[in-house]
Amino acid sequence: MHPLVERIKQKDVRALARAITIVENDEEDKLALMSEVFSIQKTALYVGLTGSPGAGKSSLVNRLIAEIRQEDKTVAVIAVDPTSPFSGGALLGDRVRMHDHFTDDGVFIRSMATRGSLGGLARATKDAIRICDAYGFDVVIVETVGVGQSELDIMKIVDTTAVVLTPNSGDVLQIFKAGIMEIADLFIINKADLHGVGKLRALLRELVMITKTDRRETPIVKTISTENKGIDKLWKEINKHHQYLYETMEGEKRRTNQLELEVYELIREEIWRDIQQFIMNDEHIPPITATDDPYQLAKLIFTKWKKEGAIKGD
Ligand SMILES: Nc1nc2c(ncn2[C@@H]2O[C@H](COP(=O)(O)OP(=O)(O)OP(=O)(O)O)[C@@H](O)[C@H]2O)c(=O)[nH]1
Ligand SMILES: [Mg+2]
Repeated sequence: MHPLVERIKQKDVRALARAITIVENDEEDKLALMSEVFSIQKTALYVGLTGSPGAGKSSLVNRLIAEIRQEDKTVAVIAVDPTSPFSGGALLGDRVRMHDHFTDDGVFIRSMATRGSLGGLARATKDAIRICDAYGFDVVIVETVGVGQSELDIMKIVDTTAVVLTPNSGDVLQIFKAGIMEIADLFIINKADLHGVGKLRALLRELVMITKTDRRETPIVKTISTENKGIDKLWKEINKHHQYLYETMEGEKRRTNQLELEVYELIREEIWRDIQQFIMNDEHIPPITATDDPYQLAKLIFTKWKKEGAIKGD
């Protein structure tokens, strides 16, 4: 057994943090660790919060934590910033906005950033969510900034994806173009104290009609996180969605689809790891120059790896 797993089961928070660092840095024992972690997780509710920078996601999470803690449930928060190569520094704002909960044992907050991890940030985040689940948190919240491929990828693992929008920001069109509308289980109009809420809601309704494929009506919740308004309604809607997933078997279907994708993702990762090793170890492969034909070179390396690397390797 991986030495950290027993400690995680015993709710050792330092082991939890260390395990997340292992997946973040893509350390050698990651697969062994995650396989064991996977066998003990599966009970937490995973909630994803995504939206444009500054939409108020961290402020919302801060309030949501308080709401969840009132029910005596424990919460882990993973704040992801794909634009930042450092964890901690650039996300200092999150720490400030979630400061209310830093001394609470029932709350764990962690920032994640790309540190050149092989499988990328999305992969590491998904693993971190499962580690938090294995530790025993009732709810795991992931906050992601922006609306790129990485966010879409992360949202595939969560049960409920909430998209945060603000009036008069134009972010709804950006989200529409990025293909985020389709994956939203819930919309949050935050900063509802500002003008333009009605207009945004009408536009949202229209866009939802175009993009939605299932029959479930996507709820739109208005919040003012600075004034703690609408947070109880938001938590209620998240739970309602969870119930829906359970009753319709949609949740199980989603998790199965996700696992299938992950198997392929892990295979791709393993192959790439192997090829990288091969390239680094093999002096027959020349350094790439500006005049090289990338198509030919890729083919040459791949063929050579198949012949000499993959077959000879373990
Ligand atoms: N007027 C108003 N301002 C808000 C509301 N919620 C958050 N803000 C403000 O919006 C700013 C950004 O809030 P954050 O919670 O950091 O937003 P975020 O989406 O986490 O930001 P990033 O993580 O940088 O993408 C802060 O100055 C908040 O005080 C709200 O409901 N109304
Ligand atoms: Mg934030």
